[in-house]
Amino acid sequence: MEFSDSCGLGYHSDIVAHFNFDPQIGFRMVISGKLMDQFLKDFRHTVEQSSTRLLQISADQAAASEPGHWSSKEIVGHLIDSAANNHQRFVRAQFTDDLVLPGYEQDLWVTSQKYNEASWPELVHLWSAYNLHLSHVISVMPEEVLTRVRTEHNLDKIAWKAVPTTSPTTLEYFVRDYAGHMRHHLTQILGENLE
Ligand code: NI
Repeated sequence: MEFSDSCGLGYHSDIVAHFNFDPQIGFRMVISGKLMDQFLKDFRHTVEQSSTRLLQISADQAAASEPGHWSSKEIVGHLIDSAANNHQRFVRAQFTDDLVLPGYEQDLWVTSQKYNEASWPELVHLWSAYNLHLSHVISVMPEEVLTRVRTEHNLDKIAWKAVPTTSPTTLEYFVRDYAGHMRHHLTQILGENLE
């Protein structure tokens, strides 16, 4: 089964063709602490506001899906998998000079965990708590680690908005890409008026 909205290893070759790689962030790698503070504030706000709105959706509604598409439970499950995998990546990337990080078979992760049979409020709480922890993890990353130039990386394969292997990148780009992916999937459930 194909999910056009899933993202990551092997599923998004279309994005490589028209990625919107931001040279200000991804290539020049210039940031200020203030910009990162605003990013984290917005990130936490999105998680907290979305969590409240997700909990207003009934369990039955959250389990419903169109053929070939994930249900809301499966989308939140996919976002839990994304948080868990990126937690590992964000920590490990601090001890290396490259940004070559493990992928994961995201469709298999969703189907094997049978997210539709899990408790909807528990999924939302886990997703929310995990992301609030990630905001902490990101907030204590040294600026040198966030902005370190990574010439060797596999963000052509594991990033939501792919970076060609010929372009250097940073952990900051990858962190922002993670947040962009999360917002992308939240809008599938909550619509475009995401906070
Ligand atoms: Ni995805």
